[in-house]
Amino acid sequence: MGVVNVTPDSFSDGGHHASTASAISHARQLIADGADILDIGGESTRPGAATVSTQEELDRVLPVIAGLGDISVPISIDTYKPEVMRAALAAGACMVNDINALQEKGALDMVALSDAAVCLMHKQGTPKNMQQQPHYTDVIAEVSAFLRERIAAAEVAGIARDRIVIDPGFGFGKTLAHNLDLLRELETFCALGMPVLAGLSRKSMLGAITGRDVDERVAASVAAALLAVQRGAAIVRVHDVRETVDVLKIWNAVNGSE
Ligand code: 7PM
Repeated sequence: MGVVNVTPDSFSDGGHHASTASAISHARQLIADGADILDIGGESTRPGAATVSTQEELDRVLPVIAGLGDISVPISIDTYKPEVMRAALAAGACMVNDINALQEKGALDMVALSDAAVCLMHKQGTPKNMQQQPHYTDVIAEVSAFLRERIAAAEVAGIARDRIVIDPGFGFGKTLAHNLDLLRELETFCALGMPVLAGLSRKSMLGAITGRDVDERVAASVAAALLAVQRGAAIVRVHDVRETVDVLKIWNAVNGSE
């Protein structure tokens, strides 16, 4: 899964022509690089980031989805807002990536009414405060219990199990030690019976280990993606698609698959 962020530069006139065009060309590059899914998002979920209005998020992502009408890889919409889900699915997205695990009012029903796939992610706290003091007695058990509860809620709302992907939410209210525990024990989440998505790409946990800034974490990101796939991840959400695909091709070759 390749990440496509649609965030206007600060010099824009309020229109979105430049950011739309650059997101579309970035998306096309990720497909050429070997992405199997594109994750398109219009609101940064970075720790401490400001939220954007529903209208602004729609204005950012809809033209990008529309501009990718000719592609054959599935589009995931990265949002927690039901209205953005509805509009993005109507425009051609077929998956919802929700860092809020459909806890927003109306989100469960919105996905249930569609035939979209959904990624349910765990986080502790909100993007604004989540890295202040992450605390768990048993991070694996607690993340796992949360995901089981959200799977059950999704099923009650009418979302079949085969539409659900789960994600422990690396970096979302977790210390480095929590993140490492989650990666080490990723198979516990696979045992819940759904495909597991892992998002480790360029995250600060990799910076904490390597001492490198965010634009210098490609090797660390690719290593982390490989470790996640070795532990059963079905989807890795990455910025550096080309490098990740190369590494996974080697892993697949050694494993005797295609
Ligand atoms: C700063 C920190 C900027 C973190 C951006 C991020 C995930 C996700 C994100 C994830 C799923 C990023 C993250 N991370 N969705 N969205 N899983 N499902 O690296 O781990 O883009 S935001």
